[in-house]
Amino acid sequence: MDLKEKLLELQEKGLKQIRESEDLKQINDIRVNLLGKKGPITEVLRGMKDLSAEERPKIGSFSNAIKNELAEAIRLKNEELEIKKTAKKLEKEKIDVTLPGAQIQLGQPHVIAQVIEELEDLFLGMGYQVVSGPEIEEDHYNFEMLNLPADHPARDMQDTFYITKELLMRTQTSPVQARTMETHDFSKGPLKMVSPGKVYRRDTDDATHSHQFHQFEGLVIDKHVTMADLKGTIELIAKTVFGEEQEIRLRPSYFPFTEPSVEVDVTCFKCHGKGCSICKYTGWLEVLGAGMVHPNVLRMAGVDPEVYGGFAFGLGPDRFAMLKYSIDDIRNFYLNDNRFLSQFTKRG
Ligand code: FA5
Repeated sequence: MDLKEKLLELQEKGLKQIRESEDLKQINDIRVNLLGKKGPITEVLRGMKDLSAEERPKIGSFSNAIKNELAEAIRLKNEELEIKKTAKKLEKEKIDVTLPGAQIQLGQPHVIAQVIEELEDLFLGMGYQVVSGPEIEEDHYNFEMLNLPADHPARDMQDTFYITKELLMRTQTSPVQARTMETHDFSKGPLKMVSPGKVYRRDTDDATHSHQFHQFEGLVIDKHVTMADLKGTIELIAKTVFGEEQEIRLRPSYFPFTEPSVEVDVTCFKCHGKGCSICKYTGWLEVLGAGMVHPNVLRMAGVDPEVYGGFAFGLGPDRFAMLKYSIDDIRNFYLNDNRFLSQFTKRG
């Protein structure tokens, strides 16, 4: 067999192999075997030295043409296999755009935060400022400045988590009153503030008590503030949050920082006033404490009680939320059970 025949045979075999190759690895191996330096074509060309000077260039260009033909066939096959591979991959990753998408769970403010926001909106609309105070509070502001000196028996009304002798977890939001009064510039106008936040007490947890709960403090100091202003404000709060039908009652009470003092009850959501275990068979639920700011409190904050006076209140947003949504156990707010919390979706 002469060189030309050998080359033709290699061409035929090579093209067959290329045609029959099924994946990219196989075609690459063929390329290396056929066209590489140690491949059969190079091997055949070694015999060129025995050819005549006339024949040598003919066989040389013939072999080049075959090499080029094989290289081109490999290139085309490679391209074809690449396309097939991509098509296969796309087939696997096919997306059905008509399928419903995965549901994304949207977050929302906690139900207590919603009640607080509603109250903030009400008071911002009446020109109050919203202020906040520290949850780790000084005894000085939590008690002393509120007319509760050391050893005052009324300190027992709020069982306290002490951190040191001077530092405690605030038991109420009333210390924010004292802090704000101290710094307010009365020459610029009256003081009207509200302050929401967390408070802590060594209360035993039950259906209506939590050791950590929320309060929403309010304070107005001006020259001619009366008890009627306080009552009107409380009625407005109750109507805004609970609606016109809800009844409220003011009961005389005692707080060291207000005189006179009242406690405000609303009709029990569970029994509607008949008496049940939630309201301890009174028909009423206590939701806030309030009163006219005690002259001692004004004096300690540097405000002249002969000129200025005012009212203050501290309400429990947890109790408000219980009443508003008929929830019979305060502990639900703190268990972080999403089945419970997701019911209170804020709309609009
Ligand atoms: C006070 O804390 C006073 N600082 C309120 C006040 C402010 C009076 C300004 C006068 C002037 P009292 O301890 O009653 O008051 O608490 C106020 C409200 O917090 C209660 O009416 C109730 O709604 C809520 N509250 C009290 N203890 C708890 C508790 N353990 N769990 C949930 N809510 C509570």
